[in-house]
Amino acid sequence: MVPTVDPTGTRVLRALQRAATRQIQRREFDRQTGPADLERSVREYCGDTKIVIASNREPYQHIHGPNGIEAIRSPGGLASALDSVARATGAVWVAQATGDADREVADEKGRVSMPPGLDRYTLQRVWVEPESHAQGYNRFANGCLWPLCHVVYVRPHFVAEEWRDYREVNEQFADVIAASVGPEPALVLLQDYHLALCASRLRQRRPDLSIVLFWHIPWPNPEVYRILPWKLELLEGLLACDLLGFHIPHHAMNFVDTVATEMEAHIDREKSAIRRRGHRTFVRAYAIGPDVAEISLSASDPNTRRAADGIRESLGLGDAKVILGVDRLDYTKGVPERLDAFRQFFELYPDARGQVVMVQIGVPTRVDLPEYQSLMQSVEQRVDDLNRDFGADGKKVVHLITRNLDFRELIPYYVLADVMAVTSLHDGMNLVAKEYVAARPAQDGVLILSPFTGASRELEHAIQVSPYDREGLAISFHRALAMRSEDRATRMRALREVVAAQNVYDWARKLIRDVRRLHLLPGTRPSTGRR
Ligand code: ADQ
Repeated sequence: MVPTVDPTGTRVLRALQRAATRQIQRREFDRQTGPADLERSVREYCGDTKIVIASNREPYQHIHGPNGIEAIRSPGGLASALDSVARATGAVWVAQATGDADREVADEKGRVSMPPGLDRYTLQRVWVEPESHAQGYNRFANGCLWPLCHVVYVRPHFVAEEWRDYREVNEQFADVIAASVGPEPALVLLQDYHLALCASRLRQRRPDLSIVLFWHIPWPNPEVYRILPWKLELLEGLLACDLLGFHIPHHAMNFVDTVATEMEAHIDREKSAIRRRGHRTFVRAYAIGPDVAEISLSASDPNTRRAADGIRESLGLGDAKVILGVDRLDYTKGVPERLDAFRQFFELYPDARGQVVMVQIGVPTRVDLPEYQSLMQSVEQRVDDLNRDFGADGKKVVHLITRNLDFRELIPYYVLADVMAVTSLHDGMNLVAKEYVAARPAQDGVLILSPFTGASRELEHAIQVSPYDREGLAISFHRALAMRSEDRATRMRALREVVAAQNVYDWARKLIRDVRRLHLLPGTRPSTGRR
């Protein structure tokens, strides 16, 4: 007898599954630090000390869209992570204005309330002037410091004029930060390699400030760093901070070794501190993560499931298994390497044709730099070649999506993916890997992860494979797709435990807790004296 479909039974089964997922989530989230915990901690650690965050990229841009002025959330790990922190702390966030409608929505001082409609913190926009300085500054950061620190065999550009622009723009940032701080004591949280000279410039104006800088990308070993023509000034800039943060201890150790190699300084390895010219800088590791609870809840929302089904239908994926890539199109992310391995996968496992597709979300980025233009072309070429060679009946084997997605739009893709491929050649942390894990509350799905990401130190239960090993990566696609469901669940459970234990609020809380514990808050640190 042919079994009949029992709609009531199916509904009950689905409801039971959803209830089980919610229960798992509740257990996971019992241990989670949330925005309210962070707010409490910040109040406890800092009292009413003013907090200023500064980063190159603004969390939201305002642009002229078809329906008037729109607020667009910036892609990129830094923006995603710090937006949550700024909300939790009601901070002032200083950042470079880049949207064509940014001026229209800001007040006469360049301030605007954020996030749009919620008014939880203040964005203080910086208009870098003249425009040529902004270009040189960006090129120095992205064309020199980025490849230098990532060590991915892309030669950094050393252009003296760009270095001068970088210095000048760091001065401008320091001016705006100092103005935002006003006469009060304050804790300044600088973000990333765009602002490496800011602390020393700020210190000249306000020796009493507490200054922390978090370096979101790797720090190279001393042998690599020493080729930078302005290596000493950059180090001096960073050593004006009270606390320097990196994602993993390895990068922090590289920094300490670099200082030891390049200059006279007293290194206290036990305390992980560097004293130079009477000023002490602590160097510590703080692993960042996404807002796991938010992603996990959104992933189990029936609307997200429906959106994932909609994507499957609109791309014409049928029953095919999906391997997903989500990256800014950056040469450090290993996208060509991933596509080449996908080609080899079809060569090794020809039966997979028609059964497996890759969805690659790749937002173009830094398109003014030649390396990024040629990367875009080479990715498009590879995708076309794969579709020509392995697609059938007008069906693609790789879907390349280059439009910028809102973070909420991204989650259905995580839900859709049977396998997530993170193949960075080098990465400070890599939030995408952790977001995928967060978006799998049903404890299914397999993460393939490059061992050259900071995340790989924590996510030991991912399938770890070098992106330089094309065949190894091709085989790992097969292994991930063929993995038994119990093994998938065991691994995903273990991954979720790790990811749930260290979210963005923990990251910020630990950083600020150390500011307090190490006596770095304004008023508790002597302005110029030896410590
Ligand atoms: P990124 O190099 O930008 O960050 P990553 O950590 O993976 O790399 O963060 C990317 C973020 O952008 C994720 O939150 C992801 O969801 C989002 N994103 C990526 N592609 C997107 C798309 N097409 N549409 C919308 N959103 C997209 C840098 C360092 C990392 C470090 C972070 C945080 O290079 O190593 O983990 O900062 O410190």
